[in-house]
Amino acid sequence: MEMFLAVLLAVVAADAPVVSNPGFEQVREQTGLPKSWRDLPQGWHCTSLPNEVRLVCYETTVGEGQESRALQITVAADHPDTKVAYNATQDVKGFVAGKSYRVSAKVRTQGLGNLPMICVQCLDPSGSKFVAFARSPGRALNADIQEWERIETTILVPEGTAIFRLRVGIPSEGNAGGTAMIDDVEVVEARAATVASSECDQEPAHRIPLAVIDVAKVFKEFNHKMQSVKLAIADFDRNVKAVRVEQTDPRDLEAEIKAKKATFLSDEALAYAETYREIENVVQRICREREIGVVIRYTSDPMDTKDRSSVLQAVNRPVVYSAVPDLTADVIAALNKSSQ
Ligand SMILES: [Ca+2]
Repeated sequence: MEMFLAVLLAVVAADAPVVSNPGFEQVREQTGLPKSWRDLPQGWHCTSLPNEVRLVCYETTVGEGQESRALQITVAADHPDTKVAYNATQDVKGFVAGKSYRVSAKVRTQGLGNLPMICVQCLDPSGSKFVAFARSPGRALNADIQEWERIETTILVPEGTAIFRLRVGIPSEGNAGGTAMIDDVEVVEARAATVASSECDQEPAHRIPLAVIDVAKVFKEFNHKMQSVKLAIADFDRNVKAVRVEQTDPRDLEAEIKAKKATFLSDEALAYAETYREIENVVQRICREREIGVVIRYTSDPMDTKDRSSVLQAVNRPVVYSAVPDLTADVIAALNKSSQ
């Protein structure tokens, strides 16, 4: 089964158009661009109004709590009513006319009124006539999208298509002062994906297709690694207080505190990563034993209507209702057992 899937996926990959720099990790050298446009992504062209470049800012940054760079598009707060589409654009090679492709990107938003969109324009050899167009569905936003959400659309590339132009970004309308964060742009052949899933259906299905887990709760309960970092910090704080009383020159002490803080931060990150890996291993084992197909992260924390961030988190929850097994308690128990 695994071998068959590998072969099939290889075929899909060979057939699929290749997006250059899909995760915005490579940045290009900038020359003559506005200062506010930092770290523009390689392989992408970013659109703006001629002589009005100050109305939009493009940059690729690693957001807080994120692991990789994402493209950020920020519309000026005083943007006029003029309708402009602010996009990162790329002509993608390797498509085959007559085939269908699903294009998608991950998005998060801050202060936007309208959902970012991804679209494909198929152009004839003259480069000026559209032969097909597809765009991901729009949606008005009344809260920020804090967890990555995938936007997508599917296009059938007509015969006579010479250019497959991908655009991902935001309209200016309703989005003044807001920022779209975009990452992991993907183009896959839609037919091949369907073949893969229908072939999979012939394999024995997972007995339990879906389960959930409250990852934050597992971290809270199973935190001995984090605790040891916290204890080390408390210990250091106590020592610093004692040293402060004795020491006459505070500069040496400040430098030592700074260096120690950096060490604690990286120790903390490592502790998080190691704990997460242990959680992953246990989840994997439980899923194999019980034949569970997919585990989705959810939160069991109740919404606190007096706390804005709690409400925002609650309304952005990907799981609204669940009657599938919750693995949280089992995973915590398994982790505690394995750590004894
Ligand atoms: Ca990325």
